[in-house]
Amino acid sequence: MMESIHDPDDAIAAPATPWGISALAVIRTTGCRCIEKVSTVFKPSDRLKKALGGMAVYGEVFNPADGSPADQVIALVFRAPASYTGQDTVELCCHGGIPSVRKVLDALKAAGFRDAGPGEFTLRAFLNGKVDLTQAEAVNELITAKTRRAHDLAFNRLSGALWKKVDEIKQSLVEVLSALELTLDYPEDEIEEPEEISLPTLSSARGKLQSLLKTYRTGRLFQQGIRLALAGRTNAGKSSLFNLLLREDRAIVSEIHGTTRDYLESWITMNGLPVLLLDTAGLRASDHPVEAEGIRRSEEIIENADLVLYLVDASRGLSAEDREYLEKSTDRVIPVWSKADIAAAEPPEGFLPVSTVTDQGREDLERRIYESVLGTEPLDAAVIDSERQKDCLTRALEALERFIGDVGEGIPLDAASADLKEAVDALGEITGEVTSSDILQRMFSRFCVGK
Ligand SMILES: Nc1nc2c(ncn2[C@@H]2O[C@H](COP(=O)(O)OP(=O)(O)O)[C@@H](O)[C@H]2O)c(=O)[nH]1
Ligand SMILES: [Mg+2]
Repeated sequence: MMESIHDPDDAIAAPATPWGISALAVIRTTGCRCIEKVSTVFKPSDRLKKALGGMAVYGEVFNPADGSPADQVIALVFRAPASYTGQDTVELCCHGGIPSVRKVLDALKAAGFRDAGPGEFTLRAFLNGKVDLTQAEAVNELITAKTRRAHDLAFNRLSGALWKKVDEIKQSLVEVLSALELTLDYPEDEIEEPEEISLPTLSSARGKLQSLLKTYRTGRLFQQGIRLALAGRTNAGKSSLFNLLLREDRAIVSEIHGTTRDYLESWITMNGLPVLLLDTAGLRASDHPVEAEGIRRSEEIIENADLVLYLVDASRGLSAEDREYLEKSTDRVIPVWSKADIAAAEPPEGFLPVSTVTDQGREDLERRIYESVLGTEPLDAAVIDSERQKDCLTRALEALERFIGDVGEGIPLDAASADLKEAVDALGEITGEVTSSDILQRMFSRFCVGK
């Protein structure tokens, strides 16, 4: 259990920067009487105790057991509610390096702080109404974003883009629900038929939910990236293309067949999409045990890739194996006419001519990769990318569809209204108005300590 996390007043402390050698490290503290507690291990104590919110105080943290100095620090003071967590907070900027951080943390423990759990600072921000759940999730996505584009999307969520969209849909359903409840309470009153007042609103809400749900795939792709494997026979030019896309010479390029016996992988960015590029051993029957193992692994990688570039050496043309592979292949495969600069023939239909020598076709290839994953439509500003958000939206949509169906079939409204209520609650769960402790537990346990 996260008992500790459920005590939202405890004074907690944790490093907010990674353990290691750095110029500075930040140790975050927050909680009940936080500023006073830090002052007991800080010199000059009074200056810190009296500091206004937003002030920086230079001083020394010491160990209260023997008075020995822990480190020189700058203490940034935030007073409730104007802080990240909504509680009194002190951020201690000490020297980087593990001993400094350890000594300051030891001093803080002696002053009554306990170690913060994963995501506990952000959990408090949520509990104190500083952020909703979509924004809390965005904090984590922001710091784990692999590309600038993924960062932009997370930043939009942090700024409340998703929260606003969901809330707007929810409000429209709440209006229908309250009109409905009124009808149920006072059936004889002069109230318009609920069907008349509600159906356009309901179908518009349904449309908005559907399009928001569609953004899940995009959000996921930008957050997690895709696996792109280079496949083809030995000597097709895979390692050369790997280096070209990577823009550095990492893979060994050689005219000797079977040079790449294991596989290489590296993250690259294509229009902001994180792509894990995988260079594999060439596909050919081999008696050499190491190469055979390499080929077996290649097949596994190709099988598990989201997208495959299948290279055919244009100076040699299509072989029987190439044809066999391409016949079986799906829309997961982009056929590449490699070594286009020394091509013996025009590219067959669907093949993209590329040369790693002249750079011909590189941009087209990158565009084709991006579009085959994300299509050509411009991206929405508000995308969802957490499974939790997707589940809530799905539940809301299903309940709303049941309700619309019931209304159409003339099912008594008091029975049907439970579905509408469920849709409203599921939307409330996205932003965190309705939450259970196990949802919070699951969500915040994925955060790093200090966030
Ligand atoms: N002319 C030409 N040669 C290429 C091109 N790409 C690769 N090669 C050559 O083809 C040979 C095999 O390349 P490599 O990348 O090792 O192929 P792999 O076995 O599929 O990884 C090397 O001698 C490369 O220099 C290209 O676009 N044009
Ligand atoms: Mg190779």
